[in-house]
Amino acid sequence: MADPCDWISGAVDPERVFLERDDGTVLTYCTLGDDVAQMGTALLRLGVKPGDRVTAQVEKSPEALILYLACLWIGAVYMPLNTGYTPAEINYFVGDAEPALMVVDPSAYVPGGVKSVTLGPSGTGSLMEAMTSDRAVRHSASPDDLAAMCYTSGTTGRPKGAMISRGALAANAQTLVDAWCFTAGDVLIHALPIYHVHGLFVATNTVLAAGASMLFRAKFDAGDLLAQMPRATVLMGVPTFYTRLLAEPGLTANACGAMRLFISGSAPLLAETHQAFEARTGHAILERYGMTETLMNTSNPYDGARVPGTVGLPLPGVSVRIADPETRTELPQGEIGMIEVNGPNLFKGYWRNPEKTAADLCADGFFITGDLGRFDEAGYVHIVGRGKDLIISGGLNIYPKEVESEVNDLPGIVESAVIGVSHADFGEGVVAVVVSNGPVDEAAMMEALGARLARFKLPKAIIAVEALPRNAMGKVQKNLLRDQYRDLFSQ
Ligand code: MLC
Ligand code: AMP
Repeated sequence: MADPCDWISGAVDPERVFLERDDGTVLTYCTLGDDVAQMGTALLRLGVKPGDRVTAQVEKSPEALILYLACLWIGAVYMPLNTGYTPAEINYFVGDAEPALMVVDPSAYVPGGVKSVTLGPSGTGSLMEAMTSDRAVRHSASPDDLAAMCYTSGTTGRPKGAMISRGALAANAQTLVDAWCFTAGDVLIHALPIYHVHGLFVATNTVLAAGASMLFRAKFDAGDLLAQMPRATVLMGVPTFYTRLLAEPGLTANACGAMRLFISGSAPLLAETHQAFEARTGHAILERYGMTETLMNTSNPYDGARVPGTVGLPLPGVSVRIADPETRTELPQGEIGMIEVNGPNLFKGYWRNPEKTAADLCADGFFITGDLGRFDEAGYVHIVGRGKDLIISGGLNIYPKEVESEVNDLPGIVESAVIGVSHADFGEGVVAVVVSNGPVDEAAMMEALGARLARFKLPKAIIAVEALPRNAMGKVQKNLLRDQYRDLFSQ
């Protein structure tokens, strides 16, 4: 069975460009192979052993990808963190994961007692200085060994480390190469962050597995993407990429003339966005569905109808079933239920959390996604809602409970309900509905929350009310709040 390291030391043309940086300089597959093996030596000298977690909270850079691959090269477990996380959030992740090493931006916070090295955005820092010409020997790994640990909140509770195997990464990347017809001639515009599965595993691994190239952009910018399109063939993005591209007058069929494929995922792509994009460019966006724990599950077809508002068909090798959320009995076609998935793409469980692992990763092999959906007559999956209390904003997940608990700790706040409200740019925007025992100072609240929570989790609006609506059981009726404030961001 293939291993992700085969992509580095495999049979690709070594002079082929792996990526081109913003400044036009390139990294070839040959240099990538050298850099990965040399950084592997640096990690070993820093005391990292096979199976150890290496936490990275670094800006997007080619060197950050080399770090990811160097961890795989020596058998360590790569653990990326969103660069926006605050020290309070970092303390939790690092306390839970107990990494052997943290790799951080030179200005970043490091919890006490944790060994760390630096990696700056332009490939500087003490990690790079620890590299010599010595190449580490490739670790002899099995497909079951862990490759990465990515924190996600799952269906409930505090973030948990999803343990992702080397075999799952290799299998899913090969599936996507085949499903999306990637070849070594492809050039992907990479404008996603690389601390989540979309930018790291779906985008980067698919390129690596195909021996293809990418235009590695430090940050998403719609105008920049348009400028890159004549040199590219594929774009992967979250729906916000597409709504922002549509706001560019320069987005025309001509501008997309060299492109063969536009892919969207991580959050629902509105059917109207799909239709507007096709009308403007002639390209039907290919929507797919996945998650941290499962990597990619379903995809609209490359050849065949890409149906707006659906996430397509189960990918080859992946089983998808719709089950009664209470009994787990499989439901007849057309009925709405819990989406469950099984296949070589699944994670191995939540780090040091056997109870939650047993609850979500069932003995029959299926994983309970927390997403509600149905199959249509053609076998396409429609996601109709979430069985988990989750807001997805610009492709990033926000757990209302986490924000509520920070809001409730603020002086004068009696209670709060955090909801997602339709937002033209981010899909959903975070709104905090609060009950307080005095005047609400929004600016002071935002400042206090900003010290605790990453900025993307902060409410885009705070609304003070006398009382929260509750049902007979005393449970807050968030559906009523969502209805009441549904037009908040469109007024
Ligand atoms: C930025 N902001 C956000 C936000 N991104 N707020 C809510 N949600 C977001 N996603 C904040 C900023 O901090 C700033 O606030 C303000 O919004 C405006 O920022 P911006 O400059 O417009 O944002 P930008 O840097 O352009 O980022 C927007 C984005 C980015 C959409 C390009 O969020 C992004 O790259 N999203 C992709 C995330 C992703 O990779 N998801 C995949 C997860 S894996 P302030 O207050 O600081 O000024 C997964 C599985 C799967 O889900 O299936 O793929
Ligand atoms: P994450 O925990 O960040 O991996 O996010 C995974 C979640 O994103 C899934 O459980 C879905 O709720 C959501 N998601 C991913 N892709 C799509 C999509 N194409 N349409 C709707 N929701 C999606």
